[in-house]
Formats: sequence, C-alpha cells, structure tokens
Amino acid sequence: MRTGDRTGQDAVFDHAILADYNIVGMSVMSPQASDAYLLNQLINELYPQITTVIGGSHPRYYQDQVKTLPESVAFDFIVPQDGWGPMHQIASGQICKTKKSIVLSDNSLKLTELPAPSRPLALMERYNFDIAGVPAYHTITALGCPFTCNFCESGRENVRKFSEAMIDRDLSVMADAHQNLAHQKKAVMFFDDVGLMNPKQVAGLAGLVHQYNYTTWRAFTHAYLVVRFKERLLTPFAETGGRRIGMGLETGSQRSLDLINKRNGKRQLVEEHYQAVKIANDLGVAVDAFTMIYPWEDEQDLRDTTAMVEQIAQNPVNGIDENGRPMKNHVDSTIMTPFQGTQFFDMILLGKLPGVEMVPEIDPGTLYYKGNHGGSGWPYQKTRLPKEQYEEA
Ligand code: B12
Ligand code: SF4
Repeated sequence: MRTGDRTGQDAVFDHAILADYNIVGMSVMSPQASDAYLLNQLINELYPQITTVIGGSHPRYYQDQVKTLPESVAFDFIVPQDGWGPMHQIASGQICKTKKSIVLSDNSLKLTELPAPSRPLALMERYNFDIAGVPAYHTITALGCPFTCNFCESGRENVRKFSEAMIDRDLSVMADAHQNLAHQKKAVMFFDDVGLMNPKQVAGLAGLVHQYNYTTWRAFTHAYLVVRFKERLLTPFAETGGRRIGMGLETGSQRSLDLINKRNGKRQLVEEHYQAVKIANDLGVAVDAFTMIYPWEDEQDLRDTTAMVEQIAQNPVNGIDENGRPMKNHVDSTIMTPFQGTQFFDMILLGKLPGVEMVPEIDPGTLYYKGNHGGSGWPYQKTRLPKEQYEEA
C-alpha cells in the first residue's frame, strides 16, 4: 500500500470484504494493472458470482492487453472511456455479463449535463490530503487538455468542460463537508489540466472560492500563460488565498522542449520557464514545478535542466503560507516513461527518436515515472546515456 508520505505498508488482505458485493469496479492506471489483475483473479476464483469491471486510463490506452487477458484473470466488463453510462447499464441490469469480456465504450455523454458528484461524509472523513496543513479536497472543472505534450496521453484528448453550475454546487458541498467535519480551515485543489488559463476564468473560480470561504486553494497553470497575463492571472488567485501553483516546466533544455511540442506546433521557450517562476514568486505565489529527464538527452541537456532546477529551488518567494511559514518552490524531477497512447511511444516504435528503444511487451508494473527519490520503472533497452547517468542527474 502506498501512502501520502511515500512510505509503504504491507497488510494482510482480507478477501472476505468482497463477499457482500454484487459488482466490483476498479479504476486502474497502468502501473497498477498487475495488482488489479491479481485482485481480479482472486475474485474470479473465490467469488465468481461478482461482476467485475475495469475502467480508467489503463483500459483506455492498453485496451488490447486487457481484452486478451486469460479467462482466469479476465474482467466481465472493460470500460475504456466515460464510466457513468456503462456503470448505470451494468448496475441496472440492462446488460448482463457473458463468458467473454464485454467492452462498453461510451463517448456520447456531454459533461455539462452531469450533476455534481455525491460526497458522502463517511467518505470525506477518510480524505487524507492537505495544503500547507489545511485539510483539502479535490475537484475538477474539465477533462482533457488543450496542450499537446508528446509524453502525455492527454496531449491527444480534447478539453471537455463540466458546467459552471456543477462546479458551484461541488464547491458548496465540499465546504459543507469541511464544516460538518469541524475543520477550522478549509482548502480545495483543482486537479484538472485547465486550472488557471486566462484572467476571466481565474476571476470566476476565485469568486466561487471566496464565496464559499475557502482558506486556500491550489491549481495548475502554464508557464507561457503566466508570462502572458502576469498579475491579471495570478492576483485574483492570490487575493482569494491561492499560495501555490503547479506548472509543468518539463526541462531546461531547449532542444528537448522543442521535441516535446507543448503548444501544438508553437514554440515554448525555456526562458519563459524562468520568467514564469519569477513572476509568480514576486506575486507571493510559490511554484510546484514538474521536470523530467528524457532518454535522448546528452550531458549538455542534463546540465541545462540541472541549472533550471537549481534556479527554481533557490528563487525567493515573496510571501508566507497559511501557517505563517516562508514559502519555497518545489521541484518534482523524474525520468520520462512513454505510455502507449502518447506521441513519444509511437515515435520510439517508428525509430524517430534516435538512440532510444523500448523493452517490447512491457510489464505494466514497470510503467511508472515518479517512484521514490525520483525513480522510474525504466522501460528502455537503449538510451543516449546510461541509466545510471540519468538517475544521478
Ligand atoms: C488525479 C490524477 C492522479 C492523482 C490521483 C489522486 C486520486 N486519489 O485519485 C495522483 C497524483 C495520485 C496520480 C498519481 C499517478 N498518476 Co495520475 N492522473 C491524475 C489525472 C490528472 C486525473 C485523473 C482523474 O481523476 N480524472 C477525473 C476522472 C473523472 O476522469 P478519468 O480518470 O479519466 O476517469 C474516466 C474514465 O477513465 C472512466 N473511469 C475511470 N475509472 C473507472 C472505473 C470504472 C469501474 C469505470 C466503469 C470507469 C472508470 O470514467 C471516468 C469518467 O469518464 C490524470 C490525467 C487526466 N487528466 O486524466 C493522471 C493520469 C491518470 N495519471 C497517470 C499516471 C501515469 C500516474 C502515476 C502512475 C504517475 C507515477 N507516479 O508514475 C501515479 C500512479 C499512482 C499510483 N498509486 O499508482 C497517467 C495514466 C497513464 C496510464 N496509462 O495509466 C495519467 C493519464 C496522466 C498522464 N497523462 O500521464 N494521478
Ligand atoms: S502534460 Fe499537462 S499540459 Fe501537457 S498535454 Fe499532458 S496534461 Fe496537457
């Protein structure tokens, strides 16, 4: 079991907890797939009456692998896209399981028609996340992403927004949950890829966050938007308690940044990464930056990224957090893993990233890129520099 503080705990799994359920649905990302398969094998063996469903990003991008699982491991239903409609069909008996896995693919739903999620208190009580010590819940305003990073599956998915009424209601329900659980302070984290996009949208979100009295909030944004809109983007955020933003700063190497193609053919400059951090920090907003090392990189690329990481880490933040502590920027660094469904995965297969080859038919358990101490599952059989040199960097 992985926990928030990145320590691990092993505990005996009491499979009897499954016995009372008619349907077990699993939301699975690729590195979790091996565990999900094991769990499903156990259910198939001990509780064959249970209907099993796999959804999430793994069956979306590795559908063929999930469809060809041996019978002992196979799921009754595979849901590669939206889960709301298919789960309703399964739970209401509109569609019954057969001996073979059934793929239920639903692309028809308009997210603007969905109500806010139910957030039962018993579930919210188990939520274990905070922003600067303030209890925080997560929400999203959209699925998909308008950007096109070649290492990311979302780079190929269009943005689909939820309705403003849904976001308003969700913020209100979460505020009530905080209050009912006697939280003195309350926080919210927008965990979507369209966090702080333009002044108008940020002002709207900031208004709602303020209306429901959140102490602090956190969201993602993009370096070139911070540079373009400056205080018009970040002041409404900071004035309503925003203290930290997440930004994909990817790399300090311009050569690698060009290859990533972050902005759909338009160039993004490393210089903008430096500027964005400075602008945010001067406005009293700390940056949580995400960076990666890429398998084609040479010593100069590594030096460029190290220089950027050092600069971000050292840049002073002009403000204090909710607990009165001086704030610092954070940098999250790891080695890129190309998942199926990304542009880089396809480019590697076609030999378009010279000097890079992947292990064929890879075990999904090795497909992770943010292990302890920035470790990764290492899916490569050939890279420009040896693995040890990338890990050391
Ligand atoms: C939030 C998030 C996280 C959070 C999760 C917090 C939490 N407690 O849930 C954190 C930060 C922990 C996280 C970690 C990781 N993540 Co993440 N994460 C996301 C993110 C940004 C949003 C996911 C989300 O909740 N979306 C909202 C829901 C409503 O949408 P959805 O997930 O797409 O689900 C829809 C369908 O898939 C389906 N569905 C989903 N589950 C189920 C289940 C059933 C039964 C059914 C029927 C349907 C169904 O219905 C939903 C509605 O349409 C996505 C990127 C993205 N924008 O989607 C990456 C993403 C899912 N993560 C990814 C990865 C790789 C990871 C990590 C492995 C990174 C790492 N460390 O190496 C870790 C894995 C952690 C682990 N324990 O194993 C990849 C997955 C790629 C893949 N092939 O699986 C994604 C796609 C990002 C990316 N492009 O790289 N992640
Ligand atoms: S890495 Fe972030 S910005 Fe880039 S495509 Fe993926 S979700 Fe969008």
